[in-house]
Amino acid sequence: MEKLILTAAICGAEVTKEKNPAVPYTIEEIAREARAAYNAGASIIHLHVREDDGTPTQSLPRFIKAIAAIKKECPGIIIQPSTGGAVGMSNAERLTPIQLVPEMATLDCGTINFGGSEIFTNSEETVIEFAQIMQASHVKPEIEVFDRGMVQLAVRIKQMGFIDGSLHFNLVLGTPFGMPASLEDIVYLTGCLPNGSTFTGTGIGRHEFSVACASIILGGHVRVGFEDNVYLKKGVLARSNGELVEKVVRLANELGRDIARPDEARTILGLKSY
Ligand code: KMH
Ligand code: ZN
Repeated sequence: MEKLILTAAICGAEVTKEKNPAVPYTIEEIAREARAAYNAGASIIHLHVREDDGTPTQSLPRFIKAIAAIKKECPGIIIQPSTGGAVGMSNAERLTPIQLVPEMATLDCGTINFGGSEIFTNSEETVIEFAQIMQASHVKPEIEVFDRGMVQLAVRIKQMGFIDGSLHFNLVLGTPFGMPASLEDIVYLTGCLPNGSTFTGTGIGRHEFSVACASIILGGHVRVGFEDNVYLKKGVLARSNGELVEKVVRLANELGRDIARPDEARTILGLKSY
């Protein structure tokens, strides 16, 4: 089987130090967490940035500083900024990091309820606009899927000609009102992906490691990190993103998947020619 690409979503936009004191806000903390994840085996950092007090931001200077700090600590790593940002941000804010022409960025392919009054809004028009802007800059989209219908929108945008190359999905499973994270759901959803696609599995909260195992077995890739889960196991907070990545490396070893380093990840994802 293909080598396993590990993505670390080290920071997120919404998770706070009250949930886990190791959640990074400052540039130094972000660099520290990226290094821990990289040393443990992560090839991709999925990046949100925060103000020093934890407020989510899509500020260009903040991304510039965070990316420079991560590159210094993690030679060769792939940095994948978020264009999801935080709930309620404008499209213009969310798109800021594309100005830096990263190798990859997220492309959220639909609207989802996050609970209470929180709605993460991505109309068809918005997704098309984001895809076109990424295409113009040769930024490979990682297609974020929170539910089955979002695969359909990605396929439609590909058919419209706004995504180049093969599709790479991140299947985010176990959000309160999105696709559940049962094995049946994972198998069903991966079966819905177009031939030739690659995928990463992300399990939210207590689903992080069961989704990781399923992705490893199904030939997919894995994302872990504080954005999605702050626990190493039930009742035990992870001391760093590195501990979460290390756990997936142990599972992958047991299940017979070797870990991809960044250049191997670039080849698997077709980033070199993108
Ligand atoms: N923070 C969420 C509203 C992404 O990074 O593209 C969106 C999110 C997805 O995290
Ligand atoms: Zn994110």
